Parts: sequence; structure tokens; C-alpha cells
Amino acid sequence: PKEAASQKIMMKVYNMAKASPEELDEALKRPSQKSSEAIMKIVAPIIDDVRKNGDKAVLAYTHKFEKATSLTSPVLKAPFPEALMELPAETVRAIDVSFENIRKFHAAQKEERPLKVETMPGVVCSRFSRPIEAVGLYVPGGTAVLPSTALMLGVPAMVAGCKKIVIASPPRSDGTITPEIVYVAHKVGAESIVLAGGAQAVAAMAYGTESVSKVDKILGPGNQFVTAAKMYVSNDTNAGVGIDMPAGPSEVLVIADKDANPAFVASDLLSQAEHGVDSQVVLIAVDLTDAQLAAIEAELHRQAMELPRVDIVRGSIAHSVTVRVKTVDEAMEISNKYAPEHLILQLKDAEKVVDKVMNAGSVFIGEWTPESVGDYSAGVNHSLPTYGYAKQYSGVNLASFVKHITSSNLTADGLRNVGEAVMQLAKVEELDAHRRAVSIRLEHMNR
Ligand code: HSO
Ligand code: ZN
Repeated sequence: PKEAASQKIMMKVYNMAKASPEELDEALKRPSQKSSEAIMKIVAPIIDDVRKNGDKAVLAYTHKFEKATSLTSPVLKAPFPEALMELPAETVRAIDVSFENIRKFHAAQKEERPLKVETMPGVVCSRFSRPIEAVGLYVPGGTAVLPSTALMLGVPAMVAGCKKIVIASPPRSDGTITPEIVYVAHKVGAESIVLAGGAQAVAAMAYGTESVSKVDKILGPGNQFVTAAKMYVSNDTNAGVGIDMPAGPSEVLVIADKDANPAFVASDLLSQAEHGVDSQVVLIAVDLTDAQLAAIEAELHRQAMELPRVDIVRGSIAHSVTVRVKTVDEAMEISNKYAPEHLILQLKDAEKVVDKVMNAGSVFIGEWTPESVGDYSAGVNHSLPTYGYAKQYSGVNLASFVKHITSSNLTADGLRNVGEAVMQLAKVEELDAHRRAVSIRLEHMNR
């Protein structure tokens, strides 16, 4: 360990001009995850147990995994006692400011009125949204307390109008939950807090227990067990529960040119690297001289050594990389292929480059926009697609908490106009009742 502690904290460097595409692909691979089959084997019996034995099973797992042996109920129901959310005034202020910004940004995502289109004269199609009634929000415990995640999930659920908000988070070994999370739960109007983590918390919310409310959708990040459990219950038609997206370790990709401040760049890389040993950070250096890159590397090492979580940083930096490229277009090619959860543009005219972003969870533009503002307080959501899923998933947003319902409304003329097409296709599919539902009406009109 002594030797490790003196080792320089540095990312491996590749040069796009010299490395083969295969080499680059290999370098930019996400750290491999334990096989999902192995994880499923662990979580399936836990889920089964909770489904069959309810509260008793949830409590037993919490006693075992969280060591919270004094806990006698797995649920804390609202209204939450004031004593459980006592906080320093500056923390309350910080939560309140962040809450308000997140609320504003997500409220603006509301659709003012239903979408309405007359596709043919007399044929009107509409789409309107309704909140998902009951949602379960998973707030991870582990190496850091994450009240910000409670905000990022709870505020949009509140804005969407979800009737029942259930927050689940593993309790501390004394059976309590951090007051910040209780305060956020109170602010978003949560119905209850499930004092459990892992697959047992997911199962409790998916199936419901004597005291845990069953929900319609489970959202929120978590470790591999939580993710596997979410996948499992969303595949079980007996649960009838949806999930947000698959989650993997957190990551950031920073694109920096010679205008970028080396200290800023290093600080952004480290703020993601400190999340967990499985986190990955990528620096794309655009046309930097050796000296400019060395300045970033020196800052990275210097700042890392000052961090309380330096050991975690060592772990994540060990599988993180720098890629040197000549142009912004080359940088964007790599970034779009990698599809980072967070993309930071420390570039001259960063705003113009946003047009070239095709795959990313959330973009941080210019030197005054560190990722941490988005993690906490700017208003954007920090629950984002990781592990390359930014290619097909959006981060959590207002739409994550609503369903869209469509409607059609035809006049007699409308049915005359569209009826022929319907009847012909019904004929092709040999579905006579379908055809007749139209013809019977047309005949009626002509009588
Ligand atoms: N960067 C994390 C979110 C977070 N950061 C929570 C601090 N607290 C994943 O997007
Ligand atoms: Zn973060």
C-alpha cells in the first residue's frame, strides 16, 4: 500500500493518430461488470422471499445487510417527525435552492395542452398525458449519502402529479435514515420511506408487503444487485411494474482544447472519479502540446492527493484514459461512439459544438459549468443513462413519470374518408369483424 500511495495518479494516454481503431475501442471499453447471470442467481431468491414473506423477509435482510438489527418496521410513513429531519440552516438552504431549480426546469417540461392533429377531414387524433399513480424511488446508500438523488427523482414525480411517492433507501446501522433524505421526502410529499436497500427494497415496492405500498414504476440508480432486481421485477408479469433504465457505474467524458484551464479540467475528471472504483473518466485532448497535457496531468495528481476519497480515485483512474486528437470533429466522433453519461465541453466556442452531440446523457458547456452544478443544483436531472445506454435512453425527466394516452375522434365524414383504407387492410389481414365494424356504419349512414 505504501508503494501504491506514492505512485503517480495518471490516466493511460492514447493518440488517435497512432492507435488502431481496435486499440481505441479496447481502451474506451467500460470496466467489465460481473455477469448478470451470476447476479441474478443471488437476487432471485431474495425477491422470491420478499414476495412470499413480505415485511418479515425485508426486515431480515435489513438486519443482515445493513446491520440495522434494532429496526422493527421496514417503513416510515408520512408525516415524518420533525426530529428526523433536523438539519443545519445552510443545508436546508442548499436543498431548498436546488429543489426550486429542479422544480422549475421539470415544470417547464409539462405539456400545456393535449396534442391534437386532424389527419384527414373529420379524423382527429389526440395525445394527452397522465401521471403514473404510484412510483418507487430508489436512493442508494453505500459509500456516500445521496440526498441529491432523492431530489432528482422526487421533484419530477411531484411535478408530474404522481399520487403516491415511495422512497426506498438503506438505513444506517442504527436503523435511522439520513435527515437530508427525510427532509427531501417531506418536501416532495412522499407517502413513505422504505428503510431497506438492494434487491429486497426493489421487491418490496414491486409486489408490495403488509406495510410497503406496491408501486407502478421503480426509478433510480443502484448497484448491480439493485439493477438486476429492477430487471427481474420488470420482467415478471405478476409484478406489473415498470423501470426507468438499466444503470451502470457513473462516467464522464471531458473534451478540452488549449483554451481550457488545466485545473478546471482535472477537477471535473476527479469529481466523477471519486464516485466509485468502477467509475470511468475519459479526457479527449484536442490538439494539446505535450506541455499542455502534462499540466492537466500534474493538476490531476495534485488535486487527487488532497481528496479524502483518493483511494477510490486511484481505482477509477486505473481504468480511465486520455485520448489525444487533432480536431474537435475527431473528439466528437469518439464521444458520440462512447455515449457518455456526462459530456463536458471545455472548448473555445463550446456552445457551437453542442450541435455535434449525438449521444450523451447531459452536456456541460464551457469553462464555468462543472458537472457538479448539474449533479446538485442547476435544475437538470442527474439520473442519467450510463454504460453507453445514452445511445437509446434519455435521463430521468418529467416524461419518466407520466404515460401518454392517445385518442381518436371521428365524424361521419371522417369515417367515410378513412373507412376504405381500414376495410382494405382488414381484408388483407383476413379480419372480417374489423372490416365489418366500418362497413356496418357506412351502410347505416347511407340508409
Ligand atoms: N454524478 C452522479 C450524481 C451525483 N453526484 C450525486 C453527486 N451526488 C451520477 O450522475
Ligand atoms: Zn457526481
